Parts: sequence; structure tokens; C-alpha cells
Amino acid sequence: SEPSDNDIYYGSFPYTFAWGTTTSAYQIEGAWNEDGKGVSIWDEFTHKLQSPISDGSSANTACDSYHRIDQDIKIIKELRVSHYSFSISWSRILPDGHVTNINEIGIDYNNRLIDALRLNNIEPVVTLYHWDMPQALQIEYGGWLDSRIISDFAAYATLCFERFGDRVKKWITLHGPQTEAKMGYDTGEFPPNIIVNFAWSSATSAYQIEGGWNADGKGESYGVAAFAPGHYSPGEGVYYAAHSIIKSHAQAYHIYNNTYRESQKGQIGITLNSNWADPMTRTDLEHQRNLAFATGWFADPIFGTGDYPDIMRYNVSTFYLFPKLSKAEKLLNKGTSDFFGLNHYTSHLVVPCSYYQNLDGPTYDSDQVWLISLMGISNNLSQFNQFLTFCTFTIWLSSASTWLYQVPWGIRKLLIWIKRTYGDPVIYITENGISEHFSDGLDDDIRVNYYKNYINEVLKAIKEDDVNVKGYTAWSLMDNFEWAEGYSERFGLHWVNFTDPERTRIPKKSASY
Ligand code: PNW
Repeated sequence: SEPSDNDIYYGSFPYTFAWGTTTSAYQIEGAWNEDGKGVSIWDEFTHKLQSPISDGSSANTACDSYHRIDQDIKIIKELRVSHYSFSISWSRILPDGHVTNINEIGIDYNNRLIDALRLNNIEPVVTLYHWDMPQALQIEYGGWLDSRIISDFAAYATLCFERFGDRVKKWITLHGPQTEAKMGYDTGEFPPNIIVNFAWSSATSAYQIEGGWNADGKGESYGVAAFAPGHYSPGEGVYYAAHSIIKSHAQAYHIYNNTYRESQKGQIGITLNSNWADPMTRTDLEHQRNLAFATGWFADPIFGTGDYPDIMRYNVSTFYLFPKLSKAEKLLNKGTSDFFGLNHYTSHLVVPCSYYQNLDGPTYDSDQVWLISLMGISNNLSQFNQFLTFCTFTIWLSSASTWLYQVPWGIRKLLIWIKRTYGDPVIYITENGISEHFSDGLDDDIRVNYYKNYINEVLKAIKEDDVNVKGYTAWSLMDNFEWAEGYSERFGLHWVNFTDPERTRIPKKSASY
């Protein structure tokens, strides 16, 4: 039954619990074309003549973290956290995406950051990839849509283990990849936003053989037949992008496991974005279907059976191409994460679609057919909108982001669901937070309240439900470039002055909280 409110539970977190904050390279670094860095798809996207960013901005400078390691270290230290989670910019260290051309100045930046953290007793948690694909690989073969990306990602990961793994003991391969796949390859709100005429391509098969990927016979390779800017393939490309992402993750895991784990003694895993989906009616099926599409899509292959959720394969492949995983590939996916990295912000109510049918399609969202989630999912029925206003907006507190409603008990339910569905994995909460508007300042009571209630629900999950949560890194250390929303939404514990060349960072109330 429904938790009635956000009652505060008294108790303490385990002594060894890892506390920290999270950022990502493109959102904070700036220096987009300095010291030999290559262009990423986000540089390309934000530099379009017709800006796709809500305030017309880019992250050319962002928080200028590339030049301000000292400033970042200072505010991380002041938070007295034990961990800092950041990502490496692939195109900064490999300008054209390939390991044949290494930019040592870019490597040096990450070395200096890692060393400064360690000197201050802060453990680096390093993500290899947070949405900033080298533009060169996007042009060369279409990025995630082509199976050649798997070996390039593996080579990039190997280089990172080689150069940073003596000091980095917690690796995250990819951060919230579902969002990149959906927004980049389905809705087009994110780059590459040039979904292409998708087709099978035998020309790429050689690359897929590397590393024993298709040990039990011939794995299918795939690729892009022709580029057609502005032409989308929603409902298909998105699943192939995800397919490459999952295989790339598994490849990186095995490389670490086989070659580096013994000497470097670290851990490696993936981070997934998951919303809780609460059932609108007492029938369980609809919300389970939503959880399968949103989280099971990536989590089942990696933490579960090795394959995509049945419900998803069934729904999608009835009408469209849905990628298949061979027996050997399933084995290669299964169990390839030392922990479940969880990005969580909000929850949905899920309603059976027999009442409110979604007529848009084909898209990732409408492929779910039997459901519409009350928030964030496209719909074109006024009836649905009335329903939505009536049932939800009046109950849940909002934020500066259209998709983000405050539902603290949702994180507890989700944690329990992950525990039960994936065999009680170790969980690190790798992102959690709330946005305010550009004009908002230092008195962020909304954020204090959000953290108080969400973190308390995490505590309940640990103490009452025996969920194995070992750490929590808040999104985000400071205000930064919020993707398609530019600087119009502030997620930081620190306020950043984006008109000041020094990019001064000032702690908000939530930082001291
Ligand atoms: C995160 N959802 O993604 C990203 O990893 C961050 O880079 C970003 O700044 C942060 O969200 C805030 O937007 C999310 O479906 C993707 O609820 C999807 C969801 C939430 C967060």
C-alpha cells in the first residue's frame, strides 16, 4: 500500500557508506577546442546555426573546470565527502576517437585531477562515457548505430585502465545510457539527432569478431546504410544504439576483469537511469512493463538473464526490427557489473493504455503499447491531459524541469524492486538531485528538502528493507550545462556565476545541509 507521507526515519548510515557528488565532462569542463581536444557530438550540436538548446547556449566554457581544478577541489573538500564522480571526455584524450592518436595533454588534465583528489583523500569514481561521443566516430560510421563502435570503445577503455587504473579503483563504463539512446536516436532532442536510414550491413562484420564476441557462430553486425540528416528512425535505431552500448559495456568489463582487475584491484560497473513506475490501478502488469522498458532494457542483459526483457522483445519485434542477442552474447553480457549504479530523480504513475491509447508511433514510448506513463511520455489525447492534471500535478511537488516531480518514497520502492529483480546487487546511487531556475539563488530550500526526504528514504531501504546500498553521490557538485536546457536549470549544491570569467562557485544552503 501507499506510503502516506515522507515521515522522517531516525537512524544513521553505515560508517563505511560512500558519500560524494557527481559531474560530467561536457557539462563542466569547457575548453572545447583547447590543447588538442577533438570535437564531440555535443560541440557539434550546440554550435548549430539554429540552436537546439533552450537558451541558445553551449558548454564551450561551462564551469571552466578544465582550467579550474583547484576551485573544484576546494568546494569538494568543503563538502567533506569521501568520493567525487566525474567523467572523462573521450575526444579530449582521443581527438578522432581512435587510440592511434593520443592527446597527452588531455591525459595530463585527467591525471592532475585524479592526483589532486587523492592528495585530498577524496576517492575518484571515474566514468568513461557520459554522452559525449567523438564527432569523428559519428561521421565515420554513425556512432552507436554501428557495431564498429564496440571495438573503438574497448580500445578507449583499455587506454584509460592503462593510464589511470593505478589510482582509479571505481570505474563506471557508461552513465545513464538509456537517455542518450532515446534522446539521440529516437526523439532527436539530443545529438546525433540525424537518425539515419538504418540497415543491416555485412561490411562491418569483421569488427564484431574481435574479442570472441560471436563465439557460437556468426553474430549479426549492423550499421548505417545512408545518412539523411533530419530523418529519424524512431522505434528502431534506438534499440540498435542500445545494443552497441550494452556490448561495449560488456567488452570493457571483460577487459578489466581479465587484464587489470588482479593488479589494479578495482571495481567496474554501469550506471542506469531509473524512474520508479507506480501502478495507477491495482493490476501489476502495466507498471512492470514500464519498468522493463525503462530499466530492464539495459539491466536484464547486464544484471539479469543476459537478454532483453521478454515483454520488450515481444512488443517491439512484432512490428519492427529488434536486435537479437546470441547465446554467447547473452553469456558475455550477464553479470558484467560489480555494482548497480543508479541515477534516480523521479517517479511516474502508470495507467493501462486500454483507457488512454497513445496514437503516436512508432517510437520507443509508443512501443510500450499497453501503457502510458503519466509524466514525460508523448500523448495527443486531451482526455489524457485532463486525467493527468487531475491526478498528479496537484499531489506531487514539482521542480524547474518538466519531467522532475518530487516523490521521495519512489526511490525506496525502486531500490526494493532492484534488490528483488536482480538478486540483491550492491547499489551505488550515482545521481540524485533537483533543479531550480536560472534566476534562483543560494537559498535552495527546495533542494534541502528534496535531499532530506530522498536520502531518508534511502536510509529506510537500507535499515528496514535490507537493500545493499553502499554509496550516494549527489547530482550535482555545482550548477552546470544542463544539456538541451542549457543553463536555464540549476542542479548544483554550489551556485555558479556564468557571466563571471572566474566562474565563481558559491555554496548554497544545500551544500552545508
Ligand atoms: C541525468 N529521467 O539524466 C544525466 O545523467 C545528467 O547529466 C543530467 O544533468 C541530469 O540527469 C539532470 O537532468 C537523467 O528519465 C535522465 O528521469 C533521465 C531521467 C533523469 C535523469
